[in-house]
Amino acid sequence: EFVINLLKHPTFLNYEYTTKFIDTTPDLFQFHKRRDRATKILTYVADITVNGHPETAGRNKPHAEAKAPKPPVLPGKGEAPSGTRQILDQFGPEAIADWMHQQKQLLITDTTMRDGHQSLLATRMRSIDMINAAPAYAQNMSGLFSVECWGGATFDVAYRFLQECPWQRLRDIREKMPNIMTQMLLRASNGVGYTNYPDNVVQEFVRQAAVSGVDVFRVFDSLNWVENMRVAMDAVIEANKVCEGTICYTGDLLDPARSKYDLKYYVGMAKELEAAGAHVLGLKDMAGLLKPAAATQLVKALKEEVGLPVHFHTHDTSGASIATVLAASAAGVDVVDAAMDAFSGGTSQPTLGSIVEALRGSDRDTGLDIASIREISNYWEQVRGQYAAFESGLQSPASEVYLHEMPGGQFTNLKAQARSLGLEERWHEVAQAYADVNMMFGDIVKVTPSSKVVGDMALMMVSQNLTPDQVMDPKTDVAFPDSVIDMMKGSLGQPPGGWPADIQGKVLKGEKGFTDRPGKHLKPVDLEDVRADLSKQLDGKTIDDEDLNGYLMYPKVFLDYMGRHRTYGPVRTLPTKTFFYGMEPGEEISAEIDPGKTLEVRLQAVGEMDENGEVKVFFELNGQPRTIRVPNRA
Ligand code: BTN
Ligand code: 3PY
Ligand code: ZN
Repeated sequence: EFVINLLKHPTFLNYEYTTKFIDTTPDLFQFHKRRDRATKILTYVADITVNGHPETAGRNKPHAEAKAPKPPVLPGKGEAPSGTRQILDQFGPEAIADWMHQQKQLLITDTTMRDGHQSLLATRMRSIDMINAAPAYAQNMSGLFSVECWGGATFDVAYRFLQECPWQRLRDIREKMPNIMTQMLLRASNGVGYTNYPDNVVQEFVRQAAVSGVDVFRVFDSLNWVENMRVAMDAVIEANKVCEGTICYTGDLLDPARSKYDLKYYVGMAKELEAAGAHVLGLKDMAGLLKPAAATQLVKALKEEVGLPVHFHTHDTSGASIATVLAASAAGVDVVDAAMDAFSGGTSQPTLGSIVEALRGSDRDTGLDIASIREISNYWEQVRGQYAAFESGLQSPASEVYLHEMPGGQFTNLKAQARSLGLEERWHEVAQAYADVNMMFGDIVKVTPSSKVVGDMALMMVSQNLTPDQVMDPKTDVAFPDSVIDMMKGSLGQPPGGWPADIQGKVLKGEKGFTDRPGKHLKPVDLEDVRADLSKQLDGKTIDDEDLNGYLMYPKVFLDYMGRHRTYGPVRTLPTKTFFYGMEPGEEISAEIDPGKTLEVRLQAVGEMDENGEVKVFFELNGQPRTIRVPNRA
């Protein structure tokens, strides 16, 4: 009962299990006075200093000696060398594809700012830490194919947990790194959410992302259903940006018993994506299941039978990913994803510097400068040190990934979910259940959001001690999680061959699902109506297109963010340590709230709690004394 309720709870459905502090603390929103931004930020710092940040409570702290990350030094002040971005801007996306075909070297995408921290730090990296690295990328890494820095889970986590605007992050990175293509991960009709959106919402989102600064769109569908990718792909093509139509890799190409996903299947899908207008073919191995020998076969077949450059993405959960990358490289893959060393390995991407070294002097030498890579990685190492609270504690690579097939981005999330249900000690049962559910569902692609559905079901089975036989037994009553019911209805689309009749029949209790595109059942949204309505909810605030798109993806998350923004102001400008831990007496920080407008903040002292349960916090702001009172909730 309890578990089902928990699994069905919207909080849980949105990965919001970490903290409920905000929603359960209405007094946080009882500020009516208009206050200037400096006061707002000081209020935030005072509050965190007194009460702590709900997300870091009880978690590991940064090492005592951990210093504020020092941005990498630049060789000179000159303009950054030109890179892929200039090719795209001057000649368009087809020219990017042509250019890729002409390159001999293995091209590299750096994923540190998106998948790297999504997979290692629960997506918690703040914009300021990325923006501080961007100039060094522009100056010293202009030979990269692209920098993946947007989309996937970063969009909602920015609003939800980091109290910052994802669009502003994108614009800032773009401005500081004008010569390398930015890249995002787009879940096709699921946008950057967990469910299908109306077609015009997806189109509007892509249009805005292109305007705000995305150059390469990696578009995938969580069931590999090309039919459900066209709306998003067409919107990217319409925006004249690079459309990377993407195949998700699952199963095991080398295992004859898993013949559902064989060479013919992947080549067939690749041809569909090519026909749909993709400029580049993405090969997304989100769980890190592609083995070296399979990579050799698959890349060779794709290169021979499809005319598109191939971009390979994998995860190092098994520890074997560099072998696969080298096999793919030898087979002629055009680009691979890697994370800067300090954000690589484990559930993240393979190690960028090591790939560069492995290929040095070979015919696929990347040409990237290893000293620059080390310098940037040293910066990332300091950044990572600030986020100790979000480390998963995963000790070592594990071949168990070939059993459960969990995506790198889901693994640590699901583990945390299991922990919150008291199932951490039974993790290996969860892994087995995840594999069982996959087979029960007909052996499907598992990637956001389908992976989440499989995870919900697996947790439910373990917590209720249900075996697959019991679940399938018509005589046993099973309360399926809502996400499972929804998926079996057809709301995420169709897997190859459709849903198995037995499980679908049981989940839907004989009701019928639908088999056409979910977007066909969703009425277009009247954008101007929504804008007007949102403006009304925010006391007449002018709603720009970025805010409108944030609201369309995540109405409640966006409104909660705006409510906190009104109280706390631009907290994105605070150093990460201050954001998560507040300040210590005598400490000084600065926050640039506008270009050229910097707050110099010194914490003088924290007072005793008064009879109203409030604490006075004494600051110096740009040399002037300021006192802020906050409730003591600690
Ligand atoms: C989050 O939702 O966890 C991120 C936003 C932080 C909002 C601030 S933290 C200080 C104050 N106390 C809270 O519990 N929330 C607000
Ligand atoms: C995401 O959709 O966020 C993913 O990382 C899928 O791999
Ligand atoms: Zn990934």
